[in-house]
Amino acid sequence: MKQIAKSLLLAALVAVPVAAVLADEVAEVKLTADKVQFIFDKKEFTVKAGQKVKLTLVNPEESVTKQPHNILIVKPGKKDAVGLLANNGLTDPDFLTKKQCVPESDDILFHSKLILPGAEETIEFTAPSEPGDYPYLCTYPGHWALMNGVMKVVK
Ligand SMILES: [Cu+2]
Repeated sequence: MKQIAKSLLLAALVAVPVAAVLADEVAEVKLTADKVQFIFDKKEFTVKAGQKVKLTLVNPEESVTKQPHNILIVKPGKKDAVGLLANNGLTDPDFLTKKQCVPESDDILFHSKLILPGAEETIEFTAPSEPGDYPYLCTYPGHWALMNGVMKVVK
């Protein structure tokens, strides 16, 4: 009897169309900050428009630079504008602490907090409905010029 139930369950699982499963799938993406240079380990990743995304940023314990990092996803074409705001943040006493190096800008769609070496943070969001190239960057002042990449949103 148990064997029959198991067979039926397996048959039901196999019968679910693969495409339907993929469309509802959560995109789990992990980026790791380099231990030596101010770069992420990936220059790009791809998600579907409107897809739920779980994005984890890992700052390795063995970091040589011992720098905090964060990650911001911004509107297409806005990497430099947000990066420059981050550099200007040094004049703001709250920027490295209360603001977690996140500038005030409508161009920022999603962001993490600052992540210290040995820590990680996962942010969850829904990918934009508009396909395009959405830059991501670390806005600890001075990092963004190299520490960036592109979230490709496709149909
Ligand atoms: Cu950084």
